[in-house]
Amino acid sequence: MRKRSTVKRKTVITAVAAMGIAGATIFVTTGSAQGHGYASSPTSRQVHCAEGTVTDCGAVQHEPQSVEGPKGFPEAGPEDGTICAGGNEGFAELDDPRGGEWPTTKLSGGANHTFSWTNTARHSTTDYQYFVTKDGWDPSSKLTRADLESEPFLTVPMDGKQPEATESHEGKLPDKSGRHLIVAVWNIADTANAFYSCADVEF
Ligand SMILES: [Cu+2]
Repeated sequence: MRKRSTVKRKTVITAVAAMGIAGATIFVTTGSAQGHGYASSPTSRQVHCAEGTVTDCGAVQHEPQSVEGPKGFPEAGPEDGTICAGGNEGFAELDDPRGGEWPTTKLSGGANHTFSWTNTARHSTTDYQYFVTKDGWDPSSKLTRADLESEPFLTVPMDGKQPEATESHEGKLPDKSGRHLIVAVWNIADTANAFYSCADVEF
């Protein structure tokens, strides 16, 4: 696995968005996959896979927008150890801690951040929620609920509205330092599902 620069580049984000749109077109033709969005900032594991900055990702590299699982996290939702894959066995690579070596995005704890999602289908939305790991989390272990602070550090209510194709919202990052994982959840209003994205960060 190569490390990549964590400097955000608009060209890269645009390229990923274009790939997402191309992917959606293929799904319309084949009628196979559902699912339709992923966190693009901070950079999620499925974006690293789709960009090829991380290899050996399996199927998710071709459909980063498909990490869809049951909603209701953390009371319900994907089981412990399968959270980053939204409970999908086919995306188990996203839960593999890779010895703690996933590339990280550098962020300032407590600072404002523009959180972004690339949505290839604009589902009616309940809210977006962001969880962060507790201090002392072990990045070389599979993520469980017990690893996360019990309350999301940011909730963006949408009241059933459709998000933009590139959905952004301002929020305050948790006041933390060191290596952490952010779990971003997109809760769909009119289905039983949500989309899950894990982002490795360094505050
Ligand atoms: Cu969808």
